[in-house]
Amino acid sequence: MNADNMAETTQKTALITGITGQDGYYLSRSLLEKGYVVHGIVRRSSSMNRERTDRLKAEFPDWEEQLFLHYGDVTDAACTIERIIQLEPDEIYNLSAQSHVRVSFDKPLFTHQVNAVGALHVLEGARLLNRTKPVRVYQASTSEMFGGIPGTSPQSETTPFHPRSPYACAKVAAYHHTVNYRESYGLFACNGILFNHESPMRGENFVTRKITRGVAWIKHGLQERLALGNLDAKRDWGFAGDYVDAMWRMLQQESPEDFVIATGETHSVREFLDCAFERVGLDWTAYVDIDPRFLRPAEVEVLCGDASKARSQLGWRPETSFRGLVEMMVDHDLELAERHRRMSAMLPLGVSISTASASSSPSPT
Ligand code: NAP
Ligand code: G4F
Repeated sequence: MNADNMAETTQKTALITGITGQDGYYLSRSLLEKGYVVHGIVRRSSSMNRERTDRLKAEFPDWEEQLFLHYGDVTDAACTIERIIQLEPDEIYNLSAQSHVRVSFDKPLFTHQVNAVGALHVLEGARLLNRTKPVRVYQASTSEMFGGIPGTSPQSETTPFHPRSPYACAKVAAYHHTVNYRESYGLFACNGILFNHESPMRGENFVTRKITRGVAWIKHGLQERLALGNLDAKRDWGFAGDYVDAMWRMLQQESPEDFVIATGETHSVREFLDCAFERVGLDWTAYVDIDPRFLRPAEVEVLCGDASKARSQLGWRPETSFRGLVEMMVDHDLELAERHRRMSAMLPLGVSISTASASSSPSPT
């Protein structure tokens, strides 16, 4: 067997649900760089939301040999299980979710269907495939499961769960299903309990991106004010690009286990504002309004993770500092705002480019 054939037979295949999301982008990029064949599940929608997968294609000119997108939806049991059996992936990363905590209060049943029942469909598909071909599963669990109860910080793998939203309740169910499939069927299934991770690819209605986009739009005169909710909430914010590496490392272990992934530092929304506005030399107190519509029925006050197990067993550690993350996001949004301003200036009077953003969400997010 020559080296080319050898590479072919050892090339791994991964299936990613949620490939169009923030983590889907960074994880795909990392797996493609490692030589994986990557299959991604995408949902059909009336308007295309492929910004991140299009970016991937641009970054990997030979993507057609390695990256394959398939229509699907994790709430569709037959389709999800059939895809898994048909594609026979070595690794499955279940990243799909209705991932917005505030929105989960508006859509509790839908959130449960996607985040809990959808995860169960993925596990069932993996269990069936595993009868004939070994498969490993990563479940995207979350620090929201801890609920940030006072006195429980820093949270580790042994901290009790106290979910405080429909989103977190559904994720707790998926977490337990994952453990149960491991214990009942010997499935190689891991929960990555990831604390908040952000990037320039973050959705625009999460607080970090809402702020960095607001900073850039204000700096370029495209927006006047920024409306936010609770500025006292504290989060352990890391960089998504660092965190997807931990997902992969979990599936390369000898035996499946659950891991907390975090930086071990916590900062308030207020501190994030300080840092982001400082980057452009502005004082946020002159631009930010507090709008009670952005408050949640129950809040998670403080999250701060203890990732010492991941550090010692996976050899994983975060590479990006809090300030480095904020500046990376502000700089990216400044570039977008500059491009937007230039393009707007070229349009005829009265015509404007759509500025769909968090501020145009149907409900306060
Ligand atoms: P995200 O940007 O909101 O991406 C979510 C992905 O799930 C999108 O690709 C979305 O597709 C897809 N999806 C939603 N409903 C689906 C369905 N019914 N069937 C198939 N796909 C569906 O989220 P993220 O920040 O990348 O997070 C990835 C995962 O990690 C999520 O499960 C999230 O709950 C979890 N997590 C995130 C963090 C964080 O701080 N980012 C922390 C802990 C855990 P569309 O593009 O079509 O909507
Ligand atoms: O950015 P957020 O919406 O993220 P949240 O709720 O912490 O959830 C994110 O991280 C979880 C991991 O812990 C993931 F599982 C989940 O999928 C998601 O990725 O809000 C962060 C904090 C909250 O305390 C919120 O009340 O910021 C506060 N906040 C203040 N003003 C705001 C706003 N959040 C949003 N989205 N919009 C605001 O205007």
